[in-house]
Amino acid sequence: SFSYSTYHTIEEIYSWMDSLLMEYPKLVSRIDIGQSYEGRPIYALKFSTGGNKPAIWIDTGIHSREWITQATGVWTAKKIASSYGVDSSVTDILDNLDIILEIVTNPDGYAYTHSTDRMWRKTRSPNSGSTCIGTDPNRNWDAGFGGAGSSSNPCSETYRGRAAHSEPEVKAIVDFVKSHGNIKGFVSIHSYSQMLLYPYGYTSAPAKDAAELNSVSRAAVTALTSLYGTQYTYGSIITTIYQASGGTVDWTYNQGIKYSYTFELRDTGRYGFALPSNQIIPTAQETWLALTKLIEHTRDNP
Ligand code: 0X9
Ligand code: ZN
Repeated sequence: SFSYSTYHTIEEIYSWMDSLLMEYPKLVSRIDIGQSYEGRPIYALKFSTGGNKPAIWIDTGIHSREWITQATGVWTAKKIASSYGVDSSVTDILDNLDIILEIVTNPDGYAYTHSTDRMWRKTRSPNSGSTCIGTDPNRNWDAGFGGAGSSSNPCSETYRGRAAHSEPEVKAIVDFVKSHGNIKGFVSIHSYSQMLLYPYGYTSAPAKDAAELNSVSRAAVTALTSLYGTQYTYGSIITTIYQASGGTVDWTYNQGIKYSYTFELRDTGRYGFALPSNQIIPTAQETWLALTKLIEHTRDNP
């Protein structure tokens, strides 16, 4: 049977998804939100008890080499599905909110990390006038697009792309968020650095809600640390990690999704992106404690 403590290929994750849908047909559905540059389907899992509820969005794996994030997404999906009606915290969340979880957010990049280059970060779309491949999907959003903390060089790991939302993997989320219209929280999960971040990344002007985002982040990090003692820092993107323009959560925040956050999961550099698989379950467990705090605050502040 499926192992939650090892890393999986995209084919394995997509077939595990089919099993999850069959096991929890009343709670879990799959939304086809688009297609990658190379033609792979892009799926989001929707956890819903019905009705038209506001939603929380979670994505993992927008940077393909950050394998702990997709693995955390897989564990989190099973946790949510198996806890409804069993665990009062998850039950109360899903009685009030839908959760939408995109696990393999950069499918072409993820396939490439298995086939060819474990350290591939970007998408796999070609760039005209260059032999270098790919755009950084966390510099491709229409929020300070083209500014400092992104590159115009297609060979750079932070290449922003020829235009905002040029990448089909980004455009799929943009279209979904706009057409949904009732997303109240948005959490984009990366690795590594052990940080919980909120807007902005493209400007040093504080977000209007910075004080609230900071205090919710503090509570979330305290919960995370309580499990295994893992230390996290938190704050705005630009003051805590570095300036980055065209980032996901800056765009979602400017769309009016107040509770927009980015995680950088384990570790702080000992293993980096190649985090050993025996850390998958503890990482997912501690992250879930923080996610629960963020989701509950979103639920309680409509
Ligand atoms: O540089 C990045 O894109 C992120 N770090 S990573 O090592 N995962 O690549 C940090 C970016 C901060 N987040 C946003 N600007 N949204
Ligand atoms: Zn990343």
